[in-house]
Amino acid sequence: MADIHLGAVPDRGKAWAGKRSEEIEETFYHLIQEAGKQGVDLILIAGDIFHRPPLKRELKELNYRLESIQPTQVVMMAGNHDYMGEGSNYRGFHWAENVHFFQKEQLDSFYLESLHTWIYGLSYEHREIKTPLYQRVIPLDKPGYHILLAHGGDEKHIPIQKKELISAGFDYVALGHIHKPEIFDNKMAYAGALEPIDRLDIGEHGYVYGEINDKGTRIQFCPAACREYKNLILESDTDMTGGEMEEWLSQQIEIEGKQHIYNVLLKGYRDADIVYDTEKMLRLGKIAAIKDETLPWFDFERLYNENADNLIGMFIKKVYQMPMDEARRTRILSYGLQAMYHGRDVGEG
Ligand SMILES: [Mn+2]
Repeated sequence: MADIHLGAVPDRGKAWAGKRSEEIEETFYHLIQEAGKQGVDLILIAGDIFHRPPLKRELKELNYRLESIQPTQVVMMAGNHDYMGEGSNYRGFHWAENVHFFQKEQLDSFYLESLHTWIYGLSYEHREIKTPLYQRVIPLDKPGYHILLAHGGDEKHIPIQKKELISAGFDYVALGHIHKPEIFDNKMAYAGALEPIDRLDIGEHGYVYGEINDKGTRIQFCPAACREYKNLILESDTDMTGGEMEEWLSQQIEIEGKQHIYNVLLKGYRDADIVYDTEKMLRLGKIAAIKDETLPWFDFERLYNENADNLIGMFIKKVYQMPMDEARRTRILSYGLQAMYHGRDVGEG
């Protein structure tokens, strides 16, 4: 697993923020407990265990939970969020016997004898690392299984050449940092954030479960998060009223699932006399953000005929004389007329 972000408060200020924060912790500790019960050999946590550098008591709590699932082994690292700065509580922390934590920003390895497995990795000592520290990293020429635990993959957080890393010779590469889960060639995976941390962490979240044996590596993504962020796009039409739009949004949230959290986008054309009350719509479900991009629809021909001798008429005529496709013309006319009629009923002329 990766990117647990313990201590994060998603959607701060929203009614459900506190609950989300608790869920992040609950899902993680529940999963740890389950892994212990089911006798999982090894848990890998690929960085950003905490949303920010951890307090001592947070480490003690984590250590206690991990210790309680012995003999399951745990290997983990600090990522860019919980990076191990100079005064970090990670430094010198005394972990339980079954917990292995990378101590330096330099490649290191643990050999877990009971599992006949080598785990390679490092910890972030800085918020950003622009050096491609995983470049040309290869497993030792020793018997056993070889796993790389890594965090990063963007420009400021250890850039990674994915193809190169897949073929570097590891039996598995466990990646963290990118919150969207993704499996590469059945040998490498971003487990993704265990719970979505941000309203842009769209879609399913969970962890990767795998088995490595003489026949090779088999991995699969397992959903585990309490809820999802979803994008909801509602396309308005020109005879829709505000109340109708609100009803439609409620229905869509009902269909998609009320437990989920939504980013809502209103698009299309609306009756020029209608205004969508987005503040009110926020109360129709767990809505993290709502954006109204609808444009008022005008009867351009009628407006032109009624305003042929004034600025509005001139504007419409000018836009019609310019070469462009119809969708673009409609958009420009709508924006322009909306600005000109700002605050007035179109019918008032
Ligand atoms: Mn990260």
